[in-house]
Amino acid sequence: MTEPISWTPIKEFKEILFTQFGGIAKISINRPQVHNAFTPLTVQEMIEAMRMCQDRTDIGVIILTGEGGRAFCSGGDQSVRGHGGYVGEDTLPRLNVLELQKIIRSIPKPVIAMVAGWAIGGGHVLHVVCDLSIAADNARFGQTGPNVGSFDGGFGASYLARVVGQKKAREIWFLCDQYDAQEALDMGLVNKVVPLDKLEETTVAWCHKILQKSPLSLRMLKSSFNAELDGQAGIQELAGNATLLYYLSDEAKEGREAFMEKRQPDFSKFPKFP
Ligand code: S0N
Repeated sequence: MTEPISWTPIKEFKEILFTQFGGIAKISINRPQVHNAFTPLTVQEMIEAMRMCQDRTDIGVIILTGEGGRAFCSGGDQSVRGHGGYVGEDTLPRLNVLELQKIIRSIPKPVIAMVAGWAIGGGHVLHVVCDLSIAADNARFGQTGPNVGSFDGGFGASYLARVVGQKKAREIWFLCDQYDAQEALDMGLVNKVVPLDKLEETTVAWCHKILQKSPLSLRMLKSSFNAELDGQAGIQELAGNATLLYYLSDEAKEGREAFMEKRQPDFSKFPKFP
């Protein structure tokens, strides 16, 4: 028998819900009245939650979603879009969602977009940058930038093109059409489509499968997938993981111990692999 899904709060925020069920963390935008459009504060809170997930050794996988069942996220909140970015309480215009995108890509744990309803504009880009996307049958996808005086030429364009191909990505941005869940599945934009009432159950089941896998193996795979696309930043991420693994070895420990003991290191006992 499977354990009933029960989410425990990790930390209270104003514009997101941040909860946990075993090794699964769920970050959910809680602004359903505007189809989960994000403000600078929403994004700041998501960044903080992601950072907490990164540091928590009991969390192995993260679900990104939106409350209400009618929208994953409708992008930047146009009512707080000012001159040069989205404006929060500090009155500074920001595009801090770009920082969130980078964290989703680089956090060394799988991030799954759980998409019900609209995934539009900057909200669409958020699901694109997640490692996996599971869609409810009511999900609708699209970009709106050229309609509303905006564009995302970063991951929103280049990574989207890697996911669905150049022609399709240009169609998505140039026409600003909306695509249903089956069309999204057909173009490789999402991994699976399920009935809305099975969305969370299916996503949690995928999370449980992932949690049974080797965390270091998943970490290396995620950074390997990124490295091919992300240039020097991608190589840095992959190489950082190689360093982490090397630090775990007796060979690396000999270097540190010799320094601390003020002696010459003896690396002769370590094999020179073919
Ligand atoms: C999602 C849509 C298609 C749903 O239509 P529907 O079902 O008819 O609902 P509505 O009645 O339109 O919406 C219900 C209520 O929600 C409000 N609302 C919806 N989306 C937003 C939003 N994004 N901002 C503010 N409010 C929103 C509606 O106004 C309505 O409120 P009430 O009930 O009071 O009338 C439809 O809602 C839609 O098309 N929404 C807008 C989608 C959109 O254009 N999003 C912004 C796109 N741009 C970005 O996201 C940019 C992100 C970004 O930060 C960025 C990143 C990188 C580089 C550049 C940028 C950049 O901004 O420039």
